[in-house]
Amino acid sequence: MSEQGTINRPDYLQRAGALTPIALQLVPVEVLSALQAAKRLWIVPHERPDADALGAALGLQQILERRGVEAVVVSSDVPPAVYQVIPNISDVSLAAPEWIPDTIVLVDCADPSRTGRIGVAIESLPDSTQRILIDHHVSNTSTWPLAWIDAHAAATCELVSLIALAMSADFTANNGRLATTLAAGIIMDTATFQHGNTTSRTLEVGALLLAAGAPISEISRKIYRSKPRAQVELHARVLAQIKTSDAGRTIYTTMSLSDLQETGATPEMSEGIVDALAQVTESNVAIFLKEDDPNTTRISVRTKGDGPEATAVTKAFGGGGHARASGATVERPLPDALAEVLAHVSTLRSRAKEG
Ligand SMILES: [Mn+2]
Repeated sequence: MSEQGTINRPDYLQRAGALTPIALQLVPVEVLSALQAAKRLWIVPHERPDADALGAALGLQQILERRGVEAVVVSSDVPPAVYQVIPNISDVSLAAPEWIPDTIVLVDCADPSRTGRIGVAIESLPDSTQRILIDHHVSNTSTWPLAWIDAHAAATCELVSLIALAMSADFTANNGRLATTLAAGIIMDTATFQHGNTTSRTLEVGALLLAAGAPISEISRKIYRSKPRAQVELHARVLAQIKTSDAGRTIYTTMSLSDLQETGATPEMSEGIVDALAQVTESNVAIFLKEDDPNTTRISVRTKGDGPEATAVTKAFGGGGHARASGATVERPLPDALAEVLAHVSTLRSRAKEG
């Protein structure tokens, strides 16, 4: 990174001292014991990982490796270039190792089906492999017994920060590498402490990470306020096509594969379009539909005010997420998916009126 944060050691030590007893109370003892007993681990984020999934996985890897444990982060998809702000992102492996882990940890997701092609290797692990989940998604319905699912956490990185405290990790080592790794996920999932998921605990963890050397402003600028020109051109093109339904209460737009081709943008450059739609004051449901291939459409939903819950919109299509931000993959061509999603939102609205 071109810039680095400043470590304020007295401030860090004081904050770590205050938060550690809270962390020891919050981290489930069986999850903590299993992590402490692990010797060879796979740590797996969800497919198409974002900064929270990557930060949580790489942060956990750092905590464990400093204990002399072998831990590898395995991702089904290449981390997007925008997340280069995470210090050790090149440590992510794109293939499952040859060796069998004694412990596998899924971060920021509910079950192996959300991990992409690595899921096959996970499903074929022996029963003797300990299975641990760390997640903050309200829609998490996992049956894995060793799970820490806290839907009040703004980010999985908030939970991994508490695990790090409970395991007495040094957040300041290597110029605050662990602090920077974990801060990336919290900044990602809170849009830099702006979303309603930001709690006083999120800010306390954020203050600890800042004191430990995480360059909060720099990370935020790289994730949220830096774009290649092709991305700005893609956003301009897609946002020029916004439409509304339900008398303006639902706002939506679509992105076809040709929009990508004609702007030279990559699929992950559509990040942020749904948030731009969600800014429109006259609407309480924002929907962004992306053509993945001619028969597959991805939908991203944001809701606010008296609009329906985002998970209520996506659940009908097999998706999940958070109350106000959710997504799904619909195995339908884009025009069909659009018609079905809009009809479903209208139905939810009329049901809410009747109820
Ligand atoms: Mn997350």
